[in-house]
Amino acid sequence: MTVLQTFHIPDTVTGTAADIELAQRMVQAWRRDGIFQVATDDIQSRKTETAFEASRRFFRLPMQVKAGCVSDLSYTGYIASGEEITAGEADYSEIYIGAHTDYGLLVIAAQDDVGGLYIRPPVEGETRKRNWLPDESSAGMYENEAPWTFVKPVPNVLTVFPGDIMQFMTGGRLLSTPHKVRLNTRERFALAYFHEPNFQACARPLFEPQSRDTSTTALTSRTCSRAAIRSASPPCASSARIAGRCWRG
Ligand SMILES: O=C(O)CCC(=O)C(=O)O
Ligand SMILES: [Fe+2]
Repeated sequence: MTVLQTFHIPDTVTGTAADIELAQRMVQAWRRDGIFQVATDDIQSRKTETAFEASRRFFRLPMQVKAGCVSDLSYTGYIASGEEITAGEADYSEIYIGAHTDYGLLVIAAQDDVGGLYIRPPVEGETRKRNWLPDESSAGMYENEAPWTFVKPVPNVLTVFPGDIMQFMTGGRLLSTPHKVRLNTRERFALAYFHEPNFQACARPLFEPQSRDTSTTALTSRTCSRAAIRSASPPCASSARIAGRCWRG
């Protein structure tokens, strides 16, 4: 079983040599494992537990109450089982979640002790879809082909992996991590924070597209127009959505 690397994040990051070295080790961990863990201190762990308790309380509410919890402004809110389209098909999030990548920059998540999350690490020579292109969906990608890493539930950590915007901006040097959730016999709760740029932000590749991903420059306008579609939302420092999920086995 893959033992994921765990990082301890300093209180402040100012670009010191130690900060840069930490960042390089994180990049290496993503390039090898597709995911890493960040240790949380006592206060942070208590906050995570409080969020899980709030999530459990929320999911126990009647369907009509939950259905009212949506925001037209941020495109966030409750999605009843079977209503969300993830990976090109209805996402029965209370049953299982098929292989997919997330479209933002970073995914920071916590899961309870039930487990069920699998991620696909980078595989030498393997072609990965660019999910932002209309004809390259990562839906169901390598769903039933090894390798998939079981993300063992570990107390007092958050898991972190790149999303599609990171793959786009790094020209594929950091891949958006495919992940899926398998059915379990117990109810499972997970909290996911999707860190995404401002809806008005225009994501551009960090590197010249000479070699690895020659289509990145051309994709910039596509990415911008996708952002423009959402420009009804007000500017904010960082748009983010938080999802709480559970399924009943
Ligand atoms: O339940 C999980 O751990 C992952 C959820 C997920 O992949 C998503 O909401 O996009
Ligand atoms: Fe996801």
